[in-house]
Amino acid sequence: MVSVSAWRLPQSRSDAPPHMTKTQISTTFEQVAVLLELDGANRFRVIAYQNASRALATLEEDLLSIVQENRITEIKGIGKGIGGLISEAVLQGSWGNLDELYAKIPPGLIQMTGIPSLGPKRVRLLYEELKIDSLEKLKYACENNQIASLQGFGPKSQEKYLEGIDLLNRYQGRNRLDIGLAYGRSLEDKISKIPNVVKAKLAGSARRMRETIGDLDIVLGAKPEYQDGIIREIMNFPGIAEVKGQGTSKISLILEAEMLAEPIGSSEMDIALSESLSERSANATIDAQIRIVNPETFPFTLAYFTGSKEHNIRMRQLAIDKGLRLNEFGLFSESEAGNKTGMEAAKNTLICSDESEIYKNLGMPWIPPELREDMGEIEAALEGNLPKLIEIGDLKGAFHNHTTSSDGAATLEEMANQAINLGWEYLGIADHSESLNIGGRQIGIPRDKMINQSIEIKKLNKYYQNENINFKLFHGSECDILSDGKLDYPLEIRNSLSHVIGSVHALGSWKNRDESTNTEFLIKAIEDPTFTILGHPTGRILQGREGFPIDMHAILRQMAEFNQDGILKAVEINASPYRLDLDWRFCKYAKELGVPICINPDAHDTQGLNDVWYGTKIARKGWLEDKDVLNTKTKSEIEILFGK
Ligand code: DGT
Ligand code: CA
Ligand code: ZN
Repeated sequence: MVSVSAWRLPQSRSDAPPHMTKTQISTTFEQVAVLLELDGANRFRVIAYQNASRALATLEEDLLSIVQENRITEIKGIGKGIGGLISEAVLQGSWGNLDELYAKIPPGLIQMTGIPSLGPKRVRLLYEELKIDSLEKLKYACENNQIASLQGFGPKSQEKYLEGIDLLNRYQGRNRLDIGLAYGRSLEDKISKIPNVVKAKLAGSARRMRETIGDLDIVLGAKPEYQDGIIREIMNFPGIAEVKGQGTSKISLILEAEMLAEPIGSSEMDIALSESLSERSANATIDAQIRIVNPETFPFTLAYFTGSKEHNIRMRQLAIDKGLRLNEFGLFSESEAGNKTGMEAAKNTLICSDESEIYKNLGMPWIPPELREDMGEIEAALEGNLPKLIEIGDLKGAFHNHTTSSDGAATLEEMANQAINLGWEYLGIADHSESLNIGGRQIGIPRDKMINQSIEIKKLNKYYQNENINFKLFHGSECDILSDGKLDYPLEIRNSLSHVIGSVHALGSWKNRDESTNTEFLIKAIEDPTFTILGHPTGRILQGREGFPIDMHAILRQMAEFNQDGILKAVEINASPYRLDLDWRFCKYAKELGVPICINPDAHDTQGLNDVWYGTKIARKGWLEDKDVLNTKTKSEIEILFGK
């Protein structure tokens, strides 16, 4: 998704070539393509910049050497004109006359391209026909039915644009968790490696694992005499697009993709996550605030900037009740501090060597950051009832995964092998069911082809048995819940499966209905005897589209009744960072009702299985323990539950 702030050409921050990096030039060309389209330029020019952007993004060789050796036009997709621009950017840090193009296009038009389903061509049309050059004007035009009559637009477009504007306003300047964490962990890692940094830690919403991240907060502890030098080192990091502010105790930066060049950590999971991320975050930038404090102050500053604000307010109140003052500088006697403020007031703070000692001083054990939302965690901690949160290593498999038989990119065997590599005992296959069409193309497996997948799975399972490999494939389906609440496929097929994940995909009719009708139809689907797991319960795409209206509490209560009668009805946390649906805010309720939760990667290739990492973080945020999650059970326990 295109960033919503106005675009600027990158400025060089070094005094010798290379002045610009591959990523900077690639991102710039992607923007140029959009700007040219908004300007109504020749289609071939647009395509030329798109191609050059892609060529640079996948270029492995060092760009400076290529430019210096005059080989730039030898790269496929880069012609003479654009090649000259690249050389200029690398060697001189300037951009030809691209600045004219950047200045010419109204920023409002760029913002409008951030609306899903509204590309640059259509934005240009709206500008030419109706003089719409801002989100506000677009909103007005949609609400007053001015767009429906334009050639190629209709009432549907107006609805979609209104929804898009709403989303843009709400997510303005935010990033998905996976992107925020990648930047945050990378910056944390780089800062930690600077000599004389005692500690550096990511705080804020990223440490609390919120599903979207506004800005990054990093707390850095170092002795005063080293602080200036450390700040200078940070300023020289690659991947800083802009310095927004620089003081003695705080730096504000904008980070760009170059920051993510190397994977963090050496575990297989770290490397896999960083690989899938480079595709997802190529375009994103994120703001970061770094706060520099003395090592003794570090735990207090870390706790404060981890938040949430609501959690902090409760903590501060607990301190007040004990005659203490708690803030980012320390925990100290109110009467002693009196009118003093800041570090001056905190001079005689209680010494806390880490966060857990702050909590201990207020009468409770350390609270994991994911829980710090003032949603009962303080009460639970005071009573000694904090949950023992689930860990990624507790998972023994996952049930919602696709193969090449529907829209996956990996074969059944490739998916199974990857699951075995992860140390799992089982993998549930759940390809799409036959009704699923996208753009008129059938995506799902036709009913008469299901038998082939069944035979293949049985064959592989036989092989694992013969070879004494503790692994099993479960044959399920991601079965469409049709608009009337019926499940796709004839009953015999569903009956033959080990598990049926019921998912809504035809969102149109669900989005146009009210909450109670939707809830009624979804309950009808859940009541079907073959239904086992509710897939991505609201259909939301974070920063892309709203889910359909549904009474999730009522759905969970209905599922609870079945479980009380010994009939398994589980709900998934779709672990794809694009979805994270079931929302974490409902997890605790599901757990209290005894509805099992399934952390499902919804993997469409082998790497996709790693998304359970995000799902597990969200499960932790929702208070879930090992025992609340279906896919922590062993293979034999699952065989009994599924009856297959
Ligand atoms: P974000 O950046 O919107 O995703 O969310 P956060 O939680 O990272 O919020 P941010 O960046 O505004 O501030 C970081 C933390 O600093 C926040 O979680 C709690 C703390 N904080 C900020 N403002 C206040 C405040 O006015 N009162 C208190 N008690 N804490 C605050
Ligand atoms: Ca923040
Ligand atoms: Zn699905």
